[in-house]
Amino acid sequence: MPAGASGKETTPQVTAYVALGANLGDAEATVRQAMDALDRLPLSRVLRRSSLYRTAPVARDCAGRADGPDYINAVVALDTRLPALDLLDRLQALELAAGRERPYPDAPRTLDLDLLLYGDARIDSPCLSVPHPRMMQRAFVLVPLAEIAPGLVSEAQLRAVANQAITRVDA
Ligand code: PH2
Ligand code: MG
Ligand code: MG
Repeated sequence: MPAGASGKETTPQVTAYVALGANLGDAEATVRQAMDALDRLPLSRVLRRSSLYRTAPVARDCAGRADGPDYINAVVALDTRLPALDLLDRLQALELAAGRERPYPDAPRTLDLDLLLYGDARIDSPCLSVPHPRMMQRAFVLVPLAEIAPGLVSEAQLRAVANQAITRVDA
């Protein structure tokens, strides 16, 4: 039978990595609840959860403005059969449900869920870039990612962000 003829194709299972961040409201509780919500997504299961980390707000570039209280950040590994853009929709729906508003880039937020990696896919569409274009510049992504997937982050990459303040929140 030719490929695609059965009509029963499913998206293959991939391991995606999702970064969580929050710096408004009860950020710790929001991030923990978001991890549980990710585990409840259809066709998906959280495989590994990093510790929670407290981090100072970082601007995306020198013109940026990163304000507000410290963030709580974490990363999870998610086994999923959702196509990448469907997963992105689900992440945005969870952000909205947590009261997320977008008044300006890098504004303080109740919940931010960023798709860092989707298997080994490279995606460059108007609404989604994977791997996440700024992930390698951010200790608040690389430190929790290295905790749950040490093979994905090199010592040199960690050294490059070692000047950014990050502390593990005790469980
Ligand atoms: N997210 C941003 C901008 N700056 N800074 C920290 N520490 N943590 C974040 O999650 C974060 C940020 C935009 O998504
Ligand atoms: Mg973000
Ligand atoms: Mg985001």
